[in-house]
Amino acid sequence: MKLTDYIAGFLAERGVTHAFGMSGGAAVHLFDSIDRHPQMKIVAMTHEQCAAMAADGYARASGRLGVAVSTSGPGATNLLTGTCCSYYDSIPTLMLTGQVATHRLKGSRQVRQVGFQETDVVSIFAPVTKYAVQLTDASSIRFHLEKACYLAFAGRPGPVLIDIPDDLQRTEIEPAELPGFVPPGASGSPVTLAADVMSLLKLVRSAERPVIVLGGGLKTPPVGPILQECIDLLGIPVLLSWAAVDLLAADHPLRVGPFGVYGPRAGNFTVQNADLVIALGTRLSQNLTGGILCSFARSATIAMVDTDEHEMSKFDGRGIDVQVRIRARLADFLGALRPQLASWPKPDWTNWREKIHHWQQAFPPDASPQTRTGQPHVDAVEFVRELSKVLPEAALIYVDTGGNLTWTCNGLAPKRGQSLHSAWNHTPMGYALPASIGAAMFDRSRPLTCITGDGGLMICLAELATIAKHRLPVKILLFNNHSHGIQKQTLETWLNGRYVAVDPASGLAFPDNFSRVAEALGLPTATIDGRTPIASALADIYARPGPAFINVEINPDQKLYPVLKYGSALENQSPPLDPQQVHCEMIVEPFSKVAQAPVACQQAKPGW
Ligand SMILES: Cc1ncc(C[n+]2csc(CCOP(=O)(O)OP(=O)(O)O)c2C)c(N)n1
Ligand SMILES: [Mg+2]
Repeated sequence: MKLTDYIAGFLAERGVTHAFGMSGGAAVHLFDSIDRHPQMKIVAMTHEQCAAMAADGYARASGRLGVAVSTSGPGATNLLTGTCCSYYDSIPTLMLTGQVATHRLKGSRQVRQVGFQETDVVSIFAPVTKYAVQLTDASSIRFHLEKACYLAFAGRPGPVLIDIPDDLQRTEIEPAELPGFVPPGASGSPVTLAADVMSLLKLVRSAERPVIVLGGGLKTPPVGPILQECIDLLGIPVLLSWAAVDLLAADHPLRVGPFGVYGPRAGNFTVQNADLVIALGTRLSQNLTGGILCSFARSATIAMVDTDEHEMSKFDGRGIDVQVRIRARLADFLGALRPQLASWPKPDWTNWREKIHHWQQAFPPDASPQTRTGQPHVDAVEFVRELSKVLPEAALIYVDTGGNLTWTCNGLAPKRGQSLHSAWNHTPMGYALPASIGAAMFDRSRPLTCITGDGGLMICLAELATIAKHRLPVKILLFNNHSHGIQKQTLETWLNGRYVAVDPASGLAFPDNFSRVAEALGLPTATIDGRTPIASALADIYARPGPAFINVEINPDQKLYPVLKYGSALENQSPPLDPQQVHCEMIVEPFSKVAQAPVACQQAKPGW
C-alpha cells in the first residue's frame, strides 16, 4: 500500500471526514490519497492559514481531530498562525506537511536550503505543537501517526505535526508489519481526587461569597451535562470567561456572566468581592484578572482545577496566591464531585445572590455613547441583543477578534445547546470565517453564524468564495465599523487619539462596499443599518437556507465600554463611576496601589 493511502485510511478510521489544505509539489500524494478515500474529502482552501484555522474550527465543532495539509516551505509556514490557535486553546489538530525528498534535505550541511522550498518545519513548529516530527523512515509512519493522535487528545489537548518527505509519501509499505505506539498507562489516583474534592467542599461550606469561574478547558474536551448538574447542586453563582459564555444558558439563575478587562461591571464587582473563587478550566488570563494581579479577588481564597499544573503555579510570587490546586482533567474532577453533592446541604447564600442581582440591575451593558437616531448606524450592543433572540437553538457561532468579539461575548444571551467559538488566546484577525468553514463541512445541518469585523474579513476575504462554492449554510455578519475599531480606541487611550493605520483616513485600504465584493465572490447579500428594523431583518435572513453575507453598519464611534485601563483594579473601569458609588458598592476594602502587598491580604469590610 502507498504510504499516503495508509495515512488516509488511518484518519478515516478515527472518524476524520475532511482535511483542509492547498496543494503543492511536495503534497500531491497526500492530496491524492485523501481525495481517493471514500470516507474522506479534501477541502481546497485559498490560503494555508485558513486551512489550519478550518481544521481548528472543525475540531471545535466535532470533537474530532482537525486535519490540515500543505506543501513544504511556504505552504507549511502559512499553517503556523492557525496551529498557534489550536495550541493556545488546546484543540486537537494534525498538520500534515509535505517536505522535499529525503536525498534533498540539507541535513547537517551548513547551508540554508538544498531542496527547492526546503524549510526546517519541525523546528519552527516545535514550540507550538505537542509533537512535531519528520518522517525519516517509511516503516515508522504507523508509530508516528498513533503517537501524534494520542498526544493530540491526551491530557491537555493540542496540535501535532508530521512532516513527510515526498519520496516517503510514495513508498510502498506493508501495514501489517508496521510497529505501533503503546500509550503510557493512566496516571493520577482517584483516591487523592476524592480527598481534594472533600477539602474544597469544606471551604465552600464556610464561604460567604463564593463564585465559580468557568473556562474554555471545560470544552477541550467537553465535559457534558455533569457540569450543570454540579452547578445546580452547589448553588454557587457562576462567572464565565469569554471562552465559556456558552456553557451556561443566559436564563440560568446562577449565571452572572462574563467579567474582566472588557467585562461588564456586574461581573467585575462580583469577582472582586468574592471570598472564594473556584476556577474550573480557566488559566485566569490577564484579560480576566487585570494587570495588577494582587488587586484581583483580593479577599478571596483562590482554588484552581486544571489538567496543567503549570497554569496553577505560574502565579507564585506574582500577586495571586492559588491556595488550592487540584490537578485533574475537568471531567474527572466533576466525576469525583458529583457523588459528594448527592446529600450535600446547600449553604444559604441568599444575601450574596441578591447583591449580585443588584449589580446586574444597576450596571446594564454600556451602549454606544452616540444615539443612533437619525444616523445610518446600528448600535452593536443592541444588535447582539436582537441577534440572541433570533439565533436558533443549536446555533453554532464563530466570532473573530476586536470590538465585534467584545460586543458578542458580553452581550450574547446563549440558549441551551448553542455554542460560541473563537481563537480565544491567540486571537488572530481572520479566524472566524475559515473556522466556520471547517465547522460547516462537518455538519451542514447545524445553523452557523460567523461574526467578523471589517479588518478581520480583509485577512481572509477570499474564503467567501469557498463558502459560496460549497453553498455552506453560514450567515456571515460583518460588523462594519469602517475601521479597526478596537485599535482606534487603544490609540485614543495611549496616543491622544492620533490614528495610524486604523481606518481609511489613516491609511487602511478597505473596499467602499463590502457587499459588492461578496456578491462578486458569489454570495447573496443584505445590509442592516440604522434605518432597518433589526429583529425582522434578522428573522428574514435566518429563515432562508444557504449562505448569506450581511453588512451591518456599526457606529464607527462606538466604544468598548466599560474597559479597564492599566493600573486599575477590576472594579475601577472606564469611564469611571463616581468614586463614592464604587466605595458603596464594594464589600472589600478599596485597593491601594501604594501598599500593594498588605492590601492583597486584606479582609472584607464587615456588613454589606
Ligand atoms: C493577525 C492580527 N494582526 C493584528 C492584530 C491586532 N488587532 C487586534 S483587533 C484589531 C483590529 C480589528 O479590526 P476589525 O476586525 O475591524 O474589528 P473591530 O474592532 O473594528 O470590531 C487589530 C489590528 C490581531 N489580533 N491579529
Ligand atoms: Mg472594524
